[in-house]
Amino acid sequence: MEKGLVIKSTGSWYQVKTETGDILPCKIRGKFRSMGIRTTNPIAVGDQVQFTFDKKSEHGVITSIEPRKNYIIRRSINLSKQAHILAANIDQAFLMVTLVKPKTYPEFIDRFLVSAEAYTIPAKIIFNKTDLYDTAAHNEMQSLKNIYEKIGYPCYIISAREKTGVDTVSELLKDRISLISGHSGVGKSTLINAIDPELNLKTTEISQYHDSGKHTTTFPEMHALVSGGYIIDTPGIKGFGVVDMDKEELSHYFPEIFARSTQCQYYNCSHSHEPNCAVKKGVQDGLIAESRYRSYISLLVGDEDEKYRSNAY
Ligand SMILES: Nc1nc2c(ncn2[C@@H]2O[C@H](COP(=O)(O)OP(=O)(O)OP(=O)(O)O)[C@@H](O)[C@H]2O)c(=O)[nH]1
Ligand SMILES: [Mg+2]
Ligand SMILES: [Zn+2]
Repeated sequence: MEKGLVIKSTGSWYQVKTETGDILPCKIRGKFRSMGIRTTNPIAVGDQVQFTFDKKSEHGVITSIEPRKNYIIRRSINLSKQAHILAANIDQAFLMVTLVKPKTYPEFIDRFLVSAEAYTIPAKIIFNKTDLYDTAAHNEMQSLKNIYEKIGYPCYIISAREKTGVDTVSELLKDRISLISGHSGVGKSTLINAIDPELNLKTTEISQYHDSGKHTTTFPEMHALVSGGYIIDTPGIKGFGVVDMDKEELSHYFPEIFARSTQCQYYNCSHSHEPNCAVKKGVQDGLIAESRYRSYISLLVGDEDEKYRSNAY
């Protein structure tokens, strides 16, 4: 029995990095229950597993998974209600945002942050392609940065193409397992290449995206960085389907809304229609960003669910 780290998962095959640093193709034997969660994939990138080596077929057979520190899941594309585990054992999650080519909207950012909060994964925001921003885009970025930093999400301003701001991000990745997420074409793989050119990940000109509708990165994949640590590159996502949660629970994942809710008149205030709501007052007084409140209400009502259901791959 050996131990290893799952660095790639493509359906039935897994790439496992052994303790001696070899990369071994592995399969799972028979039915594999993923610790009580109903998922389309029992094992994900970032899982620590035990395996035996099958000499005849020259591949490993995964026999068990170590308990996960955390994991991040997405609702699967089909409506079977099954979840898909994106990755496990993550120290921090970066959301890459671009204001042009393509445009990322605040509601998408907020859905990502809600998921990260729900899984207790520290989240950070990277604004990329700033070399393409005009004054209006720069102003928009600045106002988003203000909103998110004020509520505890660090923001980084970079151009992966021009390699500005890349060193700062690179520092943050040292000796940690980081996940990077964001729409297709925002430059996730380009950033990883800028940090470690040896990895030479595939990237695609944005102009070619519209024609094919394809994603360049198609499976989450973990890359060891020369500086120590791992980065998990993920396929672009169209929407972040938030896992099912109770409506009462939702406000816990908006830190600034949660903080003010103790001052609402009703202890179970949903901050939507109740009188003397400290959250609504906070929005009026400019203490809570309107865009954040709109995202909260949209999730509460669930009306945008179809639009944002994750359907990337
Ligand atoms: N101008 C500019 N272009 C960039 C920048 N970063 C990435 N790009 C370009 O954006 C396109 C898409 O980059 P990728 O790195 O493939 O995007 P991705 O996020 O990995 O996309 P998926 O793998 O499909 O999710 C490429 O043509 C990159 O050269 C940047 O900072 N500035
Ligand atoms: Mg990519
Ligand atoms: Zn309220």
